[in-house]
Amino acid sequence: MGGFRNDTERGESTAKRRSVLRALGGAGAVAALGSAGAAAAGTPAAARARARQDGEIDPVYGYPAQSGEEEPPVSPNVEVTLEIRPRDAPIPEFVFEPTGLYLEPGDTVRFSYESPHHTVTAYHPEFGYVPRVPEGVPPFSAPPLPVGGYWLYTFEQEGVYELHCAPHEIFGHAMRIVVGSPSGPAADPLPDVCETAGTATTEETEAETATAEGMDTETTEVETTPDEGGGEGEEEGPALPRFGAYTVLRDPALEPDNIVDERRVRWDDLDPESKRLFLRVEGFPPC
Ligand SMILES: [Cu+2]
Repeated sequence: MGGFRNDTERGESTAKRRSVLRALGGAGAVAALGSAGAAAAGTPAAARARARQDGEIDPVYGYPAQSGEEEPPVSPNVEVTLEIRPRDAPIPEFVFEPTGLYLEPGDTVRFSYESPHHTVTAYHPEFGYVPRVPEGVPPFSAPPLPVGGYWLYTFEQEGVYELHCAPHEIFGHAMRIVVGSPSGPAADPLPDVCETAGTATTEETEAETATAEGMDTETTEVETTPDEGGGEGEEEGPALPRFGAYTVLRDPALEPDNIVDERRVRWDDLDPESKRLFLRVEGFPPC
């Protein structure tokens, strides 16, 4: 696509960025961090300023641009569009296009907001989810932006990333990115919640049987124990991707190895079953 930088340019810009970072070390870096004291830095405004000055895309805030007119501080390597597509249902389809994407480490993606109300948010424990990005990656997210705006993010670390749009997660607005070779927690498929539910029932039955056989009289308590990651409806504990996002990310077309082979997997390549709605609209309008 025109305007996207080539590998040589990228190498130069990365090298420049690294030397700037080294020069910034110590007191300079601390001053740039502001009061939050987080590993990565300050505020979205500070992140924007730094990107403008150094070509450094912030690992938490990325680079939000209110308008497509704004010149990017770093030329993106690839574009992902955030779209709304009508379908024969009261709720449209919410789409990252492509839905599966392969990147080289250090590639910068331009997420283009072609429709309103979206975010680009990592499935990260600090957002309350099971970890579905490589270890050590900060909890990053794009803000909602005006139609025509864009968000830049540089994927430095190798591994598998699962992302979603916070307002439309339950409607399936999710995608998977593989950077380099598939690794990290999201290299493994999401657990089969149906299977987990089945197992839980069996365990409960066994527990009840054991109690009935006179193990002791302390009854019930046992069956409320939440098991690792599988409890979708549990209030406490990290959540799995929800509803539509879960079925989209379980689609065979989005398996990490397939993304590596295909480089780009389109929304249309997914099974329609993965895009089904899990919503009943009731009580609206209230009249
Ligand atoms: Cu969305």
